[in-house]
Amino acid sequence: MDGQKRMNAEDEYTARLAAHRDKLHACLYSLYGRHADFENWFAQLLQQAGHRHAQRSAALRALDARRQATPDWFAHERMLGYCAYVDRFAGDLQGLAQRIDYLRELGVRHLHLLPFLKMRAQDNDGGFAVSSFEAVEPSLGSMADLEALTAALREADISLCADFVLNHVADDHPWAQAARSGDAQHRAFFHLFDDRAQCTQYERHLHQVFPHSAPGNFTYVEELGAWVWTTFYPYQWDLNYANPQVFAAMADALLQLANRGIEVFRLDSAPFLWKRLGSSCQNLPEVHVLLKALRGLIELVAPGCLLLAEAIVPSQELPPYFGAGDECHLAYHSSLMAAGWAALAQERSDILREVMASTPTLPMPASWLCYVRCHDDIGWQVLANDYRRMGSGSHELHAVSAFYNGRDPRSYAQGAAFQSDDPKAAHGSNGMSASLLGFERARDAQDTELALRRLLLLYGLAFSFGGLPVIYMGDELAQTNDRADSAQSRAAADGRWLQRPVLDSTRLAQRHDAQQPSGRCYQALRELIQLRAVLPELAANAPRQLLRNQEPALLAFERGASLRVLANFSSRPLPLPSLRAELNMPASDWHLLWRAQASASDEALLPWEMLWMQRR
Ligand code: OTU
Repeated sequence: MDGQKRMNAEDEYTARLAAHRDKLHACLYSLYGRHADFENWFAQLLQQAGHRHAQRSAALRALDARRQATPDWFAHERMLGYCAYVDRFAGDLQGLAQRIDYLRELGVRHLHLLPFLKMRAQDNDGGFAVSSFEAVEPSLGSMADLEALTAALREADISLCADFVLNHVADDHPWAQAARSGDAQHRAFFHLFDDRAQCTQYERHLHQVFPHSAPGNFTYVEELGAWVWTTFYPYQWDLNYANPQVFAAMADALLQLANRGIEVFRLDSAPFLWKRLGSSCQNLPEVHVLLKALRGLIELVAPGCLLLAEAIVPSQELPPYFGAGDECHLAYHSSLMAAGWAALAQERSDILREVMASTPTLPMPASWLCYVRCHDDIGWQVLANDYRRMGSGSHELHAVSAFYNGRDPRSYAQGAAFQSDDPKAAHGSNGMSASLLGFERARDAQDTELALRRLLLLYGLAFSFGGLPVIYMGDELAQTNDRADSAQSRAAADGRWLQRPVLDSTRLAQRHDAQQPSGRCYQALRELIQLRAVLPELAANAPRQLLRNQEPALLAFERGASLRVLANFSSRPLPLPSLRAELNMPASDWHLLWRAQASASDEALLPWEMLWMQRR
């Protein structure tokens, strides 16, 4: 029986190799073909992949087969994501297993756990400075805990998504340590420059991601006797993908994690993987060759897995990340996310209309990741082109940024400005959704009610746009900014810690209590999630069409042939009967499925209210 099984696995691999080998070869040849030993290197890469395939468990191979039989499994209307830090959500990986019931209750099918692999001691950018791809961060558990967790999640029909931080490693990763000790092979894993002048040449065209907390893109390291490329923090050393050994090592790290049961890989900072003098060193064509090669290896070894591009660029620039269906399966729609917040601040929907109208169509069954908040700041620059096309300037971005920075007493938003690269550019914004939406500044029950409507408006958009919507931990309970002392000091160094609180256990316990704001929020969101799950019109790939209308505050769009979303982004009530007349939606044809304020009258679309209507 075992022999039989092994035979089948081998046949399976041989068949996949026949299907994918040539393309993989072509991709990698285009990057590394000039190396004299390329063919040898490629043969070894395939051998390594074959080895990982042979190690893949029967359970995961069965999962691969199921996914391959339904390639659009992640694009249906029941798909819902949740994103959390392991420690802040559940203490550790074992604690996380205890939270599965909660995730099920909420309807979650995809769980993104922020970095949990062994991280740099001391500062580590929230785990984005990885010290080992082969070990779990000891304070969070062990590899055995991870495998137990992925098995339990699979059982519960939840896919685990993990960050694959492939642009850089921590300066205490074994590769970095070997490089420090003078090992030539490992020095070649990084971009090292003896001469500062070389860095200066690159710098002419580079941006800075953290200009205040981590200025510059290069760090001098005494033991290296050289400058090392560090796009992010000085302790995050960019990997040199021009070196085929780096690709092989990282690909193997990915496949090993896939064999632990991780199903979705969030490809962190994907745009930065390739460098070329005279360019911004972002989104270069070689990045896509690398990602296609990773996808090819996934198809060989773990075809049930998904790749998610973390490229915070305008949506029109994202199609290359999907390729012709041969690259990433998912990408963050950060333009949509930012436009939702911008429309709210401006009480106008034109920016959202612009972003929606210019959202590219994706190759099937690829899908957008739709979100409202995440662990990073909201970057407004992704909207710069959209505003330009609308004929307006950067003052719009500045106004939006100022609305959320917490300094304007007339704004309901309690956020904070984040560092920005260009002194003239609008700052990003930090803060939890609930704080940005007015829960924190609410003086009475009516204010809280309005904050809830705004939260349902933005989440309602993520749920209905067409994609995989992801809830950021705490948003479902209207949890506000982290005000703990420990957070204050962390946030002083890096403002993003404002939106990384520990899950509030009181709010969690009160989630079924409609008298509490957290309970109201939780119940309202859950109701919407449950409704969405039975509406095939809301599947990621069902058609989407903007509905023209004259009301500047209104966003109206149709999904499928029978569902319409109407949303008021302003603080004014809008006359519903005339809007319906303009959109040609008589009561005889369209009935109300859901509205944020269930008891409201038919006469008005209330301030910040969303409603979902269905054709009879
Ligand atoms: C990503 O970020 C992560 O989401 C951040 O948490 C990490 O700090 C960073 O990578 C380094 O690992 O590069 O392409 O506003 O949006 O740094 C997007 C800044 C990234 C983040 C940006 C982002």
